[in-house]
Amino acid sequence: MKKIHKLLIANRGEIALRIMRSAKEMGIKTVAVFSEADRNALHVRFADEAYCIGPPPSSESYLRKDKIIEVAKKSGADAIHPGYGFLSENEEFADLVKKEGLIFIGPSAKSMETMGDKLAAKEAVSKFNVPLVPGTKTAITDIAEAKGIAKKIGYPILIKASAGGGGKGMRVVENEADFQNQMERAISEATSAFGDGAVFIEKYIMKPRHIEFQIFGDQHGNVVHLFDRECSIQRRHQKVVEEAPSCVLTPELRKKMGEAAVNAAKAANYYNAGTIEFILDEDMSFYFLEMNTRLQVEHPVTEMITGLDLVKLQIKIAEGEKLPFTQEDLAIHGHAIEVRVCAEDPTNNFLPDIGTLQTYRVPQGHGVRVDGGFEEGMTIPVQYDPLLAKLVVHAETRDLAMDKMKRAIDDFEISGVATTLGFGHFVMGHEAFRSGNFNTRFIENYFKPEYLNVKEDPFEKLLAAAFAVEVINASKAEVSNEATQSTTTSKWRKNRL
Ligand code: MV4
Repeated sequence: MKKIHKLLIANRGEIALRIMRSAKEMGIKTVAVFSEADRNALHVRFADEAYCIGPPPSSESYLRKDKIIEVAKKSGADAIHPGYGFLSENEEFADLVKKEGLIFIGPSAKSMETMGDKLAAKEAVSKFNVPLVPGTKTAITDIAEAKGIAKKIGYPILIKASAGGGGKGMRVVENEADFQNQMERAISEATSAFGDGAVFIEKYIMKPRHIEFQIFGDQHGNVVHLFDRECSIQRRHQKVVEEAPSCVLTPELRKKMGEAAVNAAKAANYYNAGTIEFILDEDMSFYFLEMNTRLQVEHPVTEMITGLDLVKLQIKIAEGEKLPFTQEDLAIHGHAIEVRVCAEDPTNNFLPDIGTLQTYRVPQGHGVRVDGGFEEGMTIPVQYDPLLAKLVVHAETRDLAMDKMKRAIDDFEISGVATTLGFGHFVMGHEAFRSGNFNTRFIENYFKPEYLNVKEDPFEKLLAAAFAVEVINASKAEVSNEATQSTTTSKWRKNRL
């Protein structure tokens, strides 16, 4: 047991603030690091001490292992929390931190290494009774042999890069004629992108749901899961809406998947917070995809349904404490939903938008939580992730949580940049989401940019309103989302009138 007195947070934005809040409550002093672009950032102001570590590009600041460790030593910090992104899944950094006599708030470098390589991860978990997508467990080198395997599995198949992850380095092959060509491209892409050309094949699950389990392990070999999160609503492999628990899992399936998640963590001798990603097929078969060896963006929905503070738990486990509960002690309370508020324009293919927060007023009320990193008047730096804030709601049931989210989005006032708030509102009102009958193709199946598009010219606005009235009058049976959305979402446009 080694008590932490001073914690360096090797991150920025909402997650740096989130970590500092828990540290402060535990009586732990906080040290921020920042780039030249973040001089006036909230995480700098909120920390007990803050040090500039370099120019705006991440490669010259938030990714500089040497500078971060130098600040830790200079400030007398005894531990480093990496947050998510940046150095959070870098096993070299975890190793370096430990070698310098500091505590890394996360798993061992060895666990990260195993889970960071998709093939090593599959190999490890396969011995622990964790279901894998039909496919190969080792890298394919012989194309003829691979074709044979693909034929047995059945097309379409998916080629994945072992060093990839989060959707990078994936290729769908529709038929045998395309196999060789796609395989060669996948290997060459993986080699240039990751410096590792190892690829493997899997059966392509066409309409999967993304369901992940939060797991927690201590340094004494105990592992539990903190239930599931449904994260199927994504674009370009970036989640936008997450919820806990998933509305499709029966208690039996949840128990089975939870056990598989715990086993997967045990396969990597895992400690601290981690996430086991599964895909769930239409026939309710589930398969392990990968493990994320960090605290995730969407961890608050798990906090809301379990009542636990995952950052405090991470810190205690890093100090060497045992998990303070067993699996049987844990239960799901109510339902939580998160909408990521990103400085992105959903009407422009979710491309990042830049600008200054001319208006920024957060919603309040029972069961509403906003984890943010900005305030009114701040300009969003272009160098980093466009996440402005996370809007999280908690209610007794999923229906009530969706209604609360709609209200909270209505109360969130942002102008100066386009955000994903209007998209979140669209999702909360969509029949597929409300019924629970959706998968990772939600956006391509149901979303059209026009649904959020309102012309800012007042005359055109009047026309749109007149049109909407006409639509409502014309059809009592089917007031389409297009019509209702087009008159209600003008407030989420960049320059609101
Ligand atoms: C798959 C798949 C279908 N079949 N594997 C995407 C990110 C990475 N974690 C793995 N991913 C997928 N792997 C097989 N065999 C579909 C996806 C996938 C996906 C998974 C989860 C959430 C969103 C997704 C969007 C597109 C593809």
